Amino acid sequence: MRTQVAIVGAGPAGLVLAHLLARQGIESVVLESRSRAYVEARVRAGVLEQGTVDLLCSTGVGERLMREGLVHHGINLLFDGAAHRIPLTELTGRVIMVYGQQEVVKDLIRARLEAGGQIIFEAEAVAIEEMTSERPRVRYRQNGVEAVLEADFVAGCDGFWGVCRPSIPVGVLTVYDKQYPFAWLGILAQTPPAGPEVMYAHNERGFALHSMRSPQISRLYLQCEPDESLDAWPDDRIWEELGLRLASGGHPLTPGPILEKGVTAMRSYVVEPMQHGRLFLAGDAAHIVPPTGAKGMNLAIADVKVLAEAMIGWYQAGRTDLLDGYSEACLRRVWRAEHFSWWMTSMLHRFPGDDAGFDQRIQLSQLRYVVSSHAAATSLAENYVGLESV
Ligand code: RFL
Ligand code: PHB
Repeated sequence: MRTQVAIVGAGPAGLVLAHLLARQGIESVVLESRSRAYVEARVRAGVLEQGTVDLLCSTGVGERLMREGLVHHGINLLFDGAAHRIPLTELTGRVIMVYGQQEVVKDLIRARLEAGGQIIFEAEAVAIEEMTSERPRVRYRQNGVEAVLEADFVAGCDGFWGVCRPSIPVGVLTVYDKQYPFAWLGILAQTPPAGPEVMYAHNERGFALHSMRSPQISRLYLQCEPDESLDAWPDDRIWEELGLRLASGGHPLTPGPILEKGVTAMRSYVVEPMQHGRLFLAGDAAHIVPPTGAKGMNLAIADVKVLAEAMIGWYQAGRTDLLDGYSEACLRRVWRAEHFSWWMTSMLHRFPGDDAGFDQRIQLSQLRYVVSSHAAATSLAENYVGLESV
């Protein structure tokens, strides 16, 4: 089989790339190891920057997002026994939208399939070959049978655990990796959100976050051990702990049925460059941020916007400069998001070993400064809603 662009992975990065290319008449095939039902049900991110919303809307996949997404104008930082609001819109003129990643994925899959696009589910890429030639190809397995997809370019949009990044020969990539000594236990619950906006809580017992998906569905997280077992967390214990850590929000939680539970490791990770020959990495395949800054999905979509423009330049005008500059163009935004996510993580979590409370005092000083200085609040806000240029 042959196509113009072989895309590995039907997450936000792969699907948005296929969509943007198709709008310019460039053909692609998306290979996805999981089933359609699985990727459409995978609960993950929920905060979309305005730039992400604008891109989806201006390319015709924002209709349900506009109808069902929740527009937010602020976030709240909980510490010193009270909620402190960061008025994002007042400070930046921009908004964020709360809309589940799996809803973005559903909208994109439907749009691609309705337009006659090809997404092959349950097709696992096993190797990327000849990436430095003009005929790179993806070897994949479907129903136990191996097949080959040949293309002009391969887009590695297969997430952190995918096959594209490890296919690049040793020595080409420089890896920057930082792991944190804690994880997040996340739940999706059938209960109305306790407050109208996202709440980030700094607490002696550990960090907690209250978000939402709809007026009936809440999304909550609490800091836990990196190797935490879900068996240690029956529903009652989760609600009790969330209640204690989020108490200063002033909105008591109403426990409801827990629809989904999971533990997420916390990591900062970047590879440079994000390309080798005709293989281009995008999204989590190239970089990971801890979720405290709500940046991962937005960054994945920002990458493929740059990549789509570079490929369009090549197909329509024979340009190679945009492709050559892909990695550099993306990495400026990537490192800004890396810093912001690391900073939010460092300011809000309880670090093991901080028995004397030095780290906590440093964090509280930073939090008080952020909510009392217009300049500091604006800095947080402009990073949170997403910088237009970096
Ligand atoms: P994805 O979404 O992981 O998609 C990769 C796809 O590739 C498939 N795949 C393969 N397919 C074929 N062959 C192979 N060999 C393959 N190997 C893998 C996978 O099945 C999958 O479908 O990567 P992508 O597109 O780069 O998107 C990245 C985002 O998913 C990720 O950054 C965000 O979810 C991160 N994130 C958040 N981002 C935000 O912008 N805002 C948030 O509020 C936010 N909150 C979060 C988050 C991530 C979280 N977790 C679970 C890590 C909250 C959490 C808890
Ligand atoms: C979410 O709604 O899932 C969410 C919100 C904010 C974050 C991370 C995740 O920082």
